[in-house]
Amino acid sequence: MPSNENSVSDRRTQYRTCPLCEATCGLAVEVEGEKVIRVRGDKDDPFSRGFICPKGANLGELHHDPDRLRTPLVRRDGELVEATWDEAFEAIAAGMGRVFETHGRESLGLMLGNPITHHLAPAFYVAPVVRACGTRQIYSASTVDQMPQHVVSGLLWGDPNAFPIPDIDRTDHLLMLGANPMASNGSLMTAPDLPGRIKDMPKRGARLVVVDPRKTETAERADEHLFIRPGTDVFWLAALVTTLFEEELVDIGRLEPWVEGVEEVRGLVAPFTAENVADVCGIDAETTRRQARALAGAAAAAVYGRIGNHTVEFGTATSWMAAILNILTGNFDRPGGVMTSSPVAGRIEDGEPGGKGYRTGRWASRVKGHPEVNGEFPAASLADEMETEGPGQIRAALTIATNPVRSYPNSERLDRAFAKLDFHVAFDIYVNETTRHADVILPAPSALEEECYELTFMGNAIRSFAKYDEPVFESEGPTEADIFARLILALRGEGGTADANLIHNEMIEHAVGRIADSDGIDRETILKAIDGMPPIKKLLDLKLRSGWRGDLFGSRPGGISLEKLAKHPHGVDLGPMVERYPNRLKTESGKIDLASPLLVGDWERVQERFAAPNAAEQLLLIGRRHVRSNNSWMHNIGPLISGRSRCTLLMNPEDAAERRLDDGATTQIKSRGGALEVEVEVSPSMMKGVVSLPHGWGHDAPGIRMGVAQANAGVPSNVLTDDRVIDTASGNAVLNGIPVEVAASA
Ligand SMILES: Nc1nc2c(c(=O)[nH]1)N[C@H]1C(S)=C(S)[C@@H](COP(=O)(O)OP(=O)(O)OC[C@H]3O[C@@H](n4cnc5c(=O)[nH]c(N)nc54)[C@H](O)[C@@H]3O)O[C@H]1N2
Ligand SMILES: Nc1nc2c(c(=O)[nH]1)N[C@H]1C(S)=C(S)[C@@H](COP(=O)(O)OP(=O)(O)OC[C@H]3O[C@@H](n4cnc5c(=O)[nH]c(N)nc54)[C@H](O)[C@@H]3O)O[C@H]1N2
Ligand code: SF4
Ligand SMILES: [Mo]
Repeated sequence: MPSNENSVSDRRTQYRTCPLCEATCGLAVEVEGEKVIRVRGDKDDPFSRGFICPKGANLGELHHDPDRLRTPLVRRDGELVEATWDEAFEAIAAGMGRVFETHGRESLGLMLGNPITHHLAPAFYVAPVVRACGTRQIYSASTVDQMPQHVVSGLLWGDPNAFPIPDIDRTDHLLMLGANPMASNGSLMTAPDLPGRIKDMPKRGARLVVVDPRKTETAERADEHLFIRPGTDVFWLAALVTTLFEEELVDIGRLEPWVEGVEEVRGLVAPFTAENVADVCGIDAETTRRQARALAGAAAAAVYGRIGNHTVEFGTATSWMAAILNILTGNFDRPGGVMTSSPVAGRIEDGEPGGKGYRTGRWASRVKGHPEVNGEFPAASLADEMETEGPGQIRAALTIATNPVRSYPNSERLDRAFAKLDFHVAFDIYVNETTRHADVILPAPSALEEECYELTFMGNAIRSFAKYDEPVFESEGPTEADIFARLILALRGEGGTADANLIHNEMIEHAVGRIADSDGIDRETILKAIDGMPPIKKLLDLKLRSGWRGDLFGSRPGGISLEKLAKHPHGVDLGPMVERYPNRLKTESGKIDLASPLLVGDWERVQERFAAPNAAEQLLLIGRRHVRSNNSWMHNIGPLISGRSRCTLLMNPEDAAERRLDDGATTQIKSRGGALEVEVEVSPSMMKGVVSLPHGWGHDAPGIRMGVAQANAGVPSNVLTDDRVIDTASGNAVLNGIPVEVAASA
């Protein structure tokens, strides 16, 4: 058993990265035998500096949760019962085989969830799962989350995965919209200890402005907080752009020769003046102009929008406006502005700007004709594809680490659709609202039984940081890589008992071949360098050693390898984000295309809504996060869930008084999609006319096996969200700014 610090007893401390959110905090896990005794922040981790939140501190509770699945479950006579791994994979091979034979592979829907981004094995094995499914019915958390940013990054600078990350440690001015890192610990900005980093801002004279319909925990710490009507950020950001033009504050700086479309943008946003948007957004013109000047005047400034900017009716247009602001103020790819990450396991281009460009809509969805985006269809269209009869109707599902019945809009409809499937395989850790419908559940190993390297989130990190952790415990069952490999074989029709090594070897061969081709290193040298490692370590080492800081299998002495990294259990910090543009541009033109036709076309929707906005009296629903909760699934951990219910409807005191609702009263909330009974929490933190309910609750459905969560069920907010409205350019769901009615007290 690997360990970093041993003592006389079998007590040991092992260093681990927390797999629960994007912050990637270093943890010190104290273990005695097979038991986690305590989890602390690792103060020697140079990136997270000892920071930990209550979720990370309860990783041991999660590991030891008796409801966490350890054995596969297979449905027999209507009941999910324990089975061996062989039986489970044979059931999958047979069940999927039957569906493919009768209805074709297009009748399989694949749904990928948030936790896969936090694990190492899926980073490698999800792509071959997708290929093995052979279906275009692919859905993921991206279209209930950040898809608008992929589209904007793809169209403007040619790489959908090059997110503009606010350089929070070096910025002089951060304009933050629709994000609450004091609760979420940051998103599309991997920066552990955001509370500490935010606290450090005033020490160097940096300002934080938060724009949010709720005075959040982050807004409390800001220099300035502006309430905004939900869903109207696009108008307000357009007004900031207009103000830059009107007051001659545009200064693109270094990248000016590579920026196209400025005049077209000027024309499009011209009607959105600070004065014209004031009533709709709820922000007066003078404040708006002052914010535009502050952005332009700061030595380095960043505009950063997240969930409250992405999961709205105009998510793409909103992200577009934020990108335009960063570019027009010279803050794109500038230290202290927004930059793109340079992960240690990635590459850095040294050629001329330009590439293949980015396209969406290479194919369209069956029922509503939605364009594919990043190879996916909108989560909000999943129920249509499951319920609408005809060739290509989804009749089987593979859900991997996802709970669509709680996470996707119009969740009651999805719940009914999942109940009617012919066959459903889930790869999960609980029997929950979604997996209770499954025919086979494969239990994922505990995170503490797996190797860890944050491949996904290092791609969004504010520093080039590398850290590898060995498993804390030996796995009780097969490794996650083996489970994926056997799943791939079963999906390909190679049966339930085929050897996982077939897939591992295929993947390693493929990776070795690519490196040999691109770097001119002979295959034998590469294979020898990784000899003797388990497959997952081979795949990771190949990435590390062929990355921009790698040792290139010996030809770049001093470079990184997995072996070297393993000697640094607290991780290795290789510095802040670096300038990557214009070389990193992958658009066809080799330029930043500010006025991409798709975005210009989508702007018509924005203009139409501006002409007919929601009435001021219309109550709008938004969501929120809490530091002790994690999307739809950490509610079975007793110490996290204790105390007053956090699944309450926050309401401004005036709105509550108008409805004669007292704090703690139960009321009915109703939308076009559905209705719920919910407890009111009167709070001056809410903007008038806006109510807030967290998502991911509602754990009292029959058949769930999560005792603690069932006793603290809460209500499922996605009963209220509407799958008929989407951000059309990205296919993203609309989860914020939902028109609702809240009943008055009887
Ligand atoms: N109304 C509203 N809805 C929202 C949001 C919102 O703000 N408001 N936020 C959206 C966002 S940003 C996201 S990312 C989605 C998330 O939605 P999902 O992708 O559904 O992710 P989670 O809700 O985190 O559910 C995770 C699932 O994975 C399982 N799981 C946990 N750990 C593991 C593991 O290690 N391995 C495996 N195989 N399974 C595991 C859990 O039991 C659970 O079933 O929700 C979205 N839905
Ligand atoms: N503790 C905890 N941490 C998490 C998660 C969790 O569930 N719990 N989930 C993780 C995931 S999957 C993600 S994607 C990230 C998300 O990370 P964040 O984006 O920081 O998510 P939230 O905390 O939901 O913050 C969204 C904010 O948007 C505001 N808002 C809503 N509508 C609007 C609007 O129209 N305009 C503006 N300006 N603001 C609006 C809300 O009031 C809320 O404060 O968090 C991650 N971290
Ligand atoms: S903030 Fe909390 S949940 Fe997120 S990585 Fe750090 S300890 Fe884990
Ligand atoms: Mo998310």
